[in-house]
Formats: sequence, structure tokens, C-alpha cells
Amino acid sequence: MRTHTTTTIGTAAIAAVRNLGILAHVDAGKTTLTERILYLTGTTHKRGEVHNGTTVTDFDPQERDRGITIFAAAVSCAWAGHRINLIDTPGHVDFADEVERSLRVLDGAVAVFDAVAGVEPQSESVWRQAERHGVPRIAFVNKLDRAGADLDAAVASIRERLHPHPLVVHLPIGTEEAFTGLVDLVRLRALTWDAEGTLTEGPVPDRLAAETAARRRTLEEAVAELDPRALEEFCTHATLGTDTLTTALRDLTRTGDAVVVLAGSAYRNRGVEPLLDAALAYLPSPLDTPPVTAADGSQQRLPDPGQPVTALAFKVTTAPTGRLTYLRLYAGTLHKGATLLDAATGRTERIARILRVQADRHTETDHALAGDIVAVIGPKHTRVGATLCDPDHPILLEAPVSAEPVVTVAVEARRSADTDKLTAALARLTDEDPSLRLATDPETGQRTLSGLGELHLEVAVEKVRRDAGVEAVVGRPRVALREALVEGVTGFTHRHAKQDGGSGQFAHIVLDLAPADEAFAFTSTVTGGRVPREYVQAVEAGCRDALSEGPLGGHPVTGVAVTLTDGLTHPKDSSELAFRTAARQGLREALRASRLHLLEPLAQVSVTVPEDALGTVLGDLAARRATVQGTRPGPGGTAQVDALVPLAELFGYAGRLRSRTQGRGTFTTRPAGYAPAPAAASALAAPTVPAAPAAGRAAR
Ligand SMILES: Nc1nc2c(ncn2[C@@H]2O[C@H](COP(=O)(O)OP(=O)(O)OP(=O)(O)O)[C@@H](O)[C@H]2O)c(=O)[nH]1
Ligand SMILES: [Mg+2]
Repeated sequence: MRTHTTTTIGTAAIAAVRNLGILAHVDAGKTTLTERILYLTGTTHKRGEVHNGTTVTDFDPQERDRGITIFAAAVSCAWAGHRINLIDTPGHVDFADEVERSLRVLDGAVAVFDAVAGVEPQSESVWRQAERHGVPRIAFVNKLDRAGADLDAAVASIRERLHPHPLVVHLPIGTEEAFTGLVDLVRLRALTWDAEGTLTEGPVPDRLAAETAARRRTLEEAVAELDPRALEEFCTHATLGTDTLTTALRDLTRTGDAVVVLAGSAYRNRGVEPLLDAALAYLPSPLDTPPVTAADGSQQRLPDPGQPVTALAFKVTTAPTGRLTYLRLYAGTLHKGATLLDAATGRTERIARILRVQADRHTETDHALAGDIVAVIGPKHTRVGATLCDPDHPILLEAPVSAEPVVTVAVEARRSADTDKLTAALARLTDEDPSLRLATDPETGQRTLSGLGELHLEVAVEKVRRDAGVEAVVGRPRVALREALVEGVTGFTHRHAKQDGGSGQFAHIVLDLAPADEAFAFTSTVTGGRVPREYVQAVEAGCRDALSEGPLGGHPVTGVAVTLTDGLTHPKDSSELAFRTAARQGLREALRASRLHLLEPLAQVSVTVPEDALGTVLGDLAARRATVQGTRPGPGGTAQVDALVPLAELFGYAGRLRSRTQGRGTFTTRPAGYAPAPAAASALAAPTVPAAPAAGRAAR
């Protein structure tokens, strides 16, 4: 029964793994929290700080210079007999794709909130992102040491904006400067930290006994209302035991019926140990998450070390030392030296080394079990989103969907001799970050780089300069426009006939075009086999080809329903190619005969300004074609303005806001879909960005 024993050991090891993400709005303290976790778990021996560029996870020179996280960083550490694979994600919206890819491979997440600001716009976005991925979360209200910190207000904003059932398990001891500890409402113990951040545990002090009892009561009542077993105990004993409470909190976290809320101050080293304990107690292990399923639904793999190796590459980095591919292993045991199949491309890749990334050093291991996150060296061509699997048991997992780029710049090498080097370096970047697209403007022949925002592109170009030593000249940013069908045509006939010796080409099609809610819909109503099925498929493919460049300005076309109503074939000269060509040319012409309008990307903008600058800021927003949705009081005598603004009007807004508010205003944006552009916007039209093969999540 050797296999049985191995499997049991394997299962215990997998149960002790937590794949955790740290998610939040920019500046909430994710990187600082990660740093403290690495310190506490003995992974590093110094506490790095974001402000002096000494943290482990913000290791890229640009992250250190800018003081923000750009690239999700995965690190491994150990706590209380468990292995925690931790992903510190960026908060800035331009890097939301990094968060999206991380969420694909995480089993749980810690959502961090600023105790002064509460739920900020990007915390809401990443919260919803995690919800879409079914990733259970616990909340950490950070920065309780800050002036104006208010746990209750932050919890109220969580209740109002994110989840109706926040369950607060901490009572802060002291606030702001005097914040020194927490009462653990589950274990009814007081945790205090000294100036060095050393934890002492003791009984709840008398002066806090009454409030502790009241808050514990509130917690018990809230849990009893949500959990049937807890309710039973509560009804019988009029109270809940610690074990029942802990189990209920775990179950409610995993089903998403409630959110456990913890508190602390990462910067002051307070509240990090209980957060780690809570992550182990409440968030799921790989064994608790559903089996992974093939993209086509045909097969499933369990987190079992005995199953065929199944892994998803969620991150690729090219460092001077080589190419590092981060894998989430869903099934099987990965051994050093193994050969894996890249299921989408059919290439095989050799796993030369398996690494656990632990801060600034990597430790090598000769195997890794299902459920783990590791980095591997060896794969040469694996792109982000690829499935690597046992060649004898192929499976293709669904790749993470990338956001569609909304901003484009023209890029060229400062010295023309560097042109090829620049192209190669940019192409490498798009391998690492699929939300970046490299293209050639069909009209000007210029290279263009498209991405999710100005900062995203700026960072990419700067990375190329630093890593590849190529200076690039960057054009003015332009928004990626689209063309939407407003009024179609019916009975549009197109014949593609070519006779130039040898076999000819013949296809005849009749199309109806109508506006659609989705990007593209295709149906055929051809009867009597007048167009055979494989030619109908070729027509659909040809139509997709035609949508990459619209008649207004060569932008991608969206919102088109095409119906193939009739057609003719030639006994000798018809082919799939002929029908595909006919459809491409035919739909292009049909679109020229239809009515379309230009769509421009919008951004949901949230501006926080001092009250006295509100008038100026509103005036400036109006000049930027903004639709102001509302103004409300923000924290500390500020006002918050929510508005929908055309993205094209936001270029350079950061600088303008700074100068109009003497540096006191801040703003955040997130994509908010597309809307008809005024006629003049066509003059600003960006060169086309060819649509990605798999049109991803719409920017909404
Ligand atoms: N007062 C106080 N400041 C904190 C705390 N945690 C983090 N900070 C500060 O807040 C700033 C932002 O912290 P980061 O850890 O970089 O925040 P982040 O969430 O990683 O930010 P992005 O990665 O850019 O989204 C830094 O100046 C930190 O020193 C805290 O508990 N209290
Ligand atoms: Mg960070």
C-alpha cells in the first residue's frame, strides 16, 4: 500500500498550503503588509519600507523609484506549519491585468483597507474581480495608527459598498498614535505590541471588559443569524463557544456569506500575526477549492499528487539571469527534469529547475505537489496563460482573459539602428504582459504600443530602456476608438470570382447586417444546402476578419449581427478560401454602405479634493466633457466627485489636478465601457490596433 501512504502524506502537505493574494486600492499598504509577513515568518531579516525602496516584493527599479507596485510578486513563506504562497498585487488600475492573472491561481485573498479612507474605488474593483473568480476573502483594515483612523467607519463602508455581512473579530486597543493592540473577540485575549513590534498576549484588561463583551455578543448574534449550526447552539445556550464560532467563521468565509474583518497597522507591526492565523484558519487550502476543468469542459483534474501534471503559467519574467515561469500546479507531482507539453502550441518544454521564491533568494526543490505555486527555469516559449501538462495526458485550461487595451502610442527607437532591438524588447514585454499589444499602423507604418493607460505604457517603455538599453521616442497617447453599427443593410450581395488560368475562385453571398448588443453575432438562414456547411463557417471567419478595420477610420468594429441569407457555389471553383475572401470583402463593402458611429472609451473617475477647490475642479471637469454623477463629503474636510469622463480628456489630468489644488487633490479611474464620440473625436482617432484573437473581457 505504498501509493496509499504517499498519497496521504501528499494530501497532508497540500492541506497545509495557502495560496493567498493581497488585494487593495493603491497605497492601502499591501506591500508593507507583505514585507511584515516576510519578516515575521523569518523569510527576511529586515523590515523594508516602500518609501526608501527597500521592500522585497517591489524589487523592480521602477517600483522602487515610483513607490508603487507594478508587477505582482509571488513569494513563499512558512507560518505555523503551513506554507503560504503570497502574491502582492498592484493597486493602480493600469495594472489590473496583473491582479486578474493572479486571481486565476489564488485560493484566497486578504483585502486591505485604509482605516482613514475606508473602501476606495479600486478596492471595490478588485473586490468584484475576486468575487467573479470565486476567491474567498478576509478583510484587513490597515493604518489604524493614522490620524483619523476609524475602524467602525471603515467597516460601515465595507457593509455599504462590498458586503452586507462584515464580521469584526477585533476591538482596537487605543487609536491613532496610541494604537497599541487588539482584543481578539474570538479567543477573548488581548494582544499588544511593543515599539519593536513584539507581541505579548494576555487577559483582556478590565477597562475593556464591558466593550469586549458587547462586541463579542454582536459577533455571536451576527454569526448565529447566518450559520444554522451556530444558531442551534445560540438558541440552546444563549452564547457561542469559541470552536463553534471559529468553524462558522471558516465556513462563512468559504461560502462568501460573510467577511471576517481584522484590524491593525502593518507599518507599526501590529496585527500581522493574527492576520496570518486567520488566513490559515479561515481561507481554503487547494484541497478545498473545486477541481480544475478543461477549457472545453471535457475533463477535470483533482488536486491529487497522483494525477497527471496539470499547471497554468500565470506569470513570466525575463531577468538577466534567465526566464522565470511561475506555475500554479493544479494536479500531479512535478519533478525536476520533467518534460511538459504546452497544450495550446503543442511544443514541449523541459523543466530544468524548480524554485521557491523567498524574497531575494530562491531555494531549489526537486519536486512540487499539486496545489503549490512555484517558479521554474527551462521553458523557453511558454507565454502567460499557457497550460503546461503531462504530454501523455493533455489538457488545455482556460487562459486568463486579458483586458482590451484602451490607449495607444507610437514608439520608435531614438537611433534607427536600434529599431530591431526595440521591436524585440517590446515583443518580449507583450509575452510577459498580454494586456500590452504591439502593432504596426497600416497607414503610417509606425510601430504602436497599446495598453490599459498612460502609466502602463510609460512603465513599459521605461522598462525597455532599462532592461534592453534601447531609448525610444514615444508619440502622444491616443485612445483606442471603436466603430459601432447603428443602421445596417439587407440583401447585400457580393460575388468573388477570379479566373486566372488553373483553378479559379468563386463565391457568391448575400448578407443582412443589423446592430447587435454583443460585439459580433453570426447566423445563417441559407436553406436547401445552397451553401455547404464548411463554406458557411468560412463566411463567418471572413466576417470576423473584416471587423478588424471599420470604414470610419480603420478602428475595430463592434455591435454587428450578420445573417447569411443566400449564396451560390461553383462546382469546380468554390472553396473555403473563396468564401472567406468573399465574406471579408463583402462585409467591408456592406459596412461602407451602412451607418456607423465612433465609440470612445470612458473612465469612471473619482476625484478627492479639499472643499475649497471643489468649484475649480468641477469647472475643469466640465471642460473635459465630464458627466458629473455626484459630489459627497470625503474624509477629513474633503469632497469627493464621481464623474464619467472620456478617456481622451484625461491625458495629463494628474498634473492639472495637482496644480489646481496645490497638490492636495487625488483621483482614481477605472474603465467604464464605450460611448459615442463627438464628431471631432475622429480627428484624434488612433491608428487601428488589430483585435486580439480572443476578444477578452470588455472594458466596462
Ligand atoms: N501610517 C501608516 N502608513 C502605512 C501603513 N501601511 C502602509 N503605510 C504607508 O502607506 C504607503 C503605501 O504603502 P504600500 O505598502 O506601498 O501600499 P500598496 O498597497 O502596496 O500600494 P500599491 O502597490 O502602489 O498599490 C507607504 O508610504 C507606507 O509606508 C500603516 O499601517 N500605517
Ligand atoms: Mg504595493
